[in-house]
Amino acid sequence: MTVPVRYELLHRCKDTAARRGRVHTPHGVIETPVFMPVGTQATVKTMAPWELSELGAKIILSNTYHLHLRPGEDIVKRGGGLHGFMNWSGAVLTDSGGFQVFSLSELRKITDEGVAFRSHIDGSPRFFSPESVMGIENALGADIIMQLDECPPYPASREYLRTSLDRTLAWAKRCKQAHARPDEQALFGIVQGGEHLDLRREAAEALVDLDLPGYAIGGLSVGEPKPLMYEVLAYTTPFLPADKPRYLMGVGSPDDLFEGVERGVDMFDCVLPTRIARNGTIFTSKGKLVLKNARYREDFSPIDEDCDCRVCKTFTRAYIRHLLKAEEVLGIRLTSYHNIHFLLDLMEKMRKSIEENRFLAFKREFYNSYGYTGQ
Ligand code: PRF
Ligand code: ZN
Repeated sequence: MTVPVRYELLHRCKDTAARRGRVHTPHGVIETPVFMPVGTQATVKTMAPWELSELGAKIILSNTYHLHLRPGEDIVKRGGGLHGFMNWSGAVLTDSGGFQVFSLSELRKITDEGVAFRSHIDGSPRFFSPESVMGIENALGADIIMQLDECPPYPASREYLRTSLDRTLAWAKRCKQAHARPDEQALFGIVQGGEHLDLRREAAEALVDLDLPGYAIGGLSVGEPKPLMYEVLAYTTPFLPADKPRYLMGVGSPDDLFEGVERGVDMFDCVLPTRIARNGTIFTSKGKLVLKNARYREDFSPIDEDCDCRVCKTFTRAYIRHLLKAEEVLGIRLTSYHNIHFLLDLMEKMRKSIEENRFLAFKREFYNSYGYTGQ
């Protein structure tokens, strides 16, 4: 059997668990560590695919839950799968929908069989099982597909986390069995277990036994204190195989990207850059900036002096502030473009710093400039 996704390790950081590598996929090579912009509904909000390419994005994320409800996986499949339907030639990863069921839908009920819920769009009753989710993800056609899992809330009792983990591990097995296109799409397992290190270890070991092409760490950044997330991460990654990619789900603030990379994570995704862009907040080398603030009304400098993206080379803070205040759609397009550029560029700099054995020095320098007091 051919393996659709393969991890190539290029260089290890000498001071930390950070690693520089490559993920080979049927739709191109991804240099890691990587940030994946989120395109929940087969679009990275406000961004045309050629703009993502221009920014150097090689992989984006999409979502089983949303695309199943609308337009439906059959439509996407007939449109050429996600790649053809949205005309994106890079790689795609689909999340399995379990997480979104819990954050968006009402009246959900989880059993060993799967999760019953109501659509957040029309209230219609639905059911996701590991088998049905694999059917949907096979039809959507992403390069990397995620198992159905349960992401428990924080805090949750140990008893609940125990039961939930057993279910997530059983679902991983069922997903592997039901996966109809293992030569074309790589199924990733998801390590859960909350803050309990013994559960995390057990989860990692059980998933590694399934010999999947990659592993994600889920159930973090769900409201727990950051030091706890970093502790769980540092503990968990050593139980994952060095020759497979590791993906930390739903994490993407600049500090979490550094701390994740430092603990051996290769892939990240987060709605943060595009979400804050739509309320006018941008990342800059000196920290976040809220463009609607009155102080920028007559500020004719670029939004980030240290940024070389097209937006920063072309427009002023005062102009973009005006667009945002007037609710002109160009405003949120420009802030989204810049924020995605900021994180993609940050990851490129991190990759270079790992190669050049100066990852920690680069982290310190970034934290000082950005205003993180950091560890
Ligand atoms: N599971 C899945 N998707 C996710 C998460 C998870 O635990 C998270 C948690 N940060 C974000 N997205 N399937
Ligand atoms: Zn910029």
